[in-house]
Amino acid sequence: MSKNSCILILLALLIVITSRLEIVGAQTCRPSGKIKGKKAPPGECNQENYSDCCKQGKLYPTYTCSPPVGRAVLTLNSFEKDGDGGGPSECDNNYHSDDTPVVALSTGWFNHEQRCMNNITITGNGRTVVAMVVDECDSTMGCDDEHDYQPPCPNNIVDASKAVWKALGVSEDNWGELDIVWSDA
Ligand SMILES: *[C@@H]1O[C@H](CO)[C@@H](O)[C@H](O)[C@H]1NC(C)=O
Ligand SMILES: CC(=O)N[C@H]1CO[C@H](CO)[C@@H](O)[C@@H]1O
Repeated sequence: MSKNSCILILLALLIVITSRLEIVGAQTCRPSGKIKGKKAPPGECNQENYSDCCKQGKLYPTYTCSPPVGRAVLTLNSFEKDGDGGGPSECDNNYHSDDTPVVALSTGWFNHEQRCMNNITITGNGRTVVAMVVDECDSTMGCDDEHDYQPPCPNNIVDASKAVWKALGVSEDNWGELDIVWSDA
């Protein structure tokens, strides 16, 4: 092989490798910043049903992106007035009964309200349920009054009403966190 064709082959290889790295890079969702935890004032931060409160001084990463749609962590949320979800749902400015299958999605998946009132299919615990997207699980902010002094949402969360947990057949003492797979319905 001539020296020139050797160099050409090496160059071609280099291009293939770097373009692959770019694809991997585009699919990786990195933090956009961090928030320093503030302690909730007395009476704030409803710790009902496994909700977390910000810890003073702890750094929480924030995200504007989410991983590709698919694998996620299911968490429990209340969408009722005075529940642990804070204010009314972002999509329709209403509260929702926790007996209806509704969810909030991490900011990247919520995608500027693009999925509002759309249904998604959630599979976990060997069962499948369809639920409606009504709210955002804010990955960009937290540890303030608006977010009930809870940390910013991780970027891979489907935050669901108890109706979703029931439909998946998860016994109540195992509610909290569950690995699931979801897709647009
Ligand atoms: C989502 O599902 C609900 C309940 O089955 C249904 O009433 C609603 O029309 C569906 N929404 C969309 C956008 O398909
Ligand atoms: C959303 C949700 O599941 N809320 C529950 C939290 O826990 C209390 C007490 O166990 C229940 O009454 C709520 O329904």
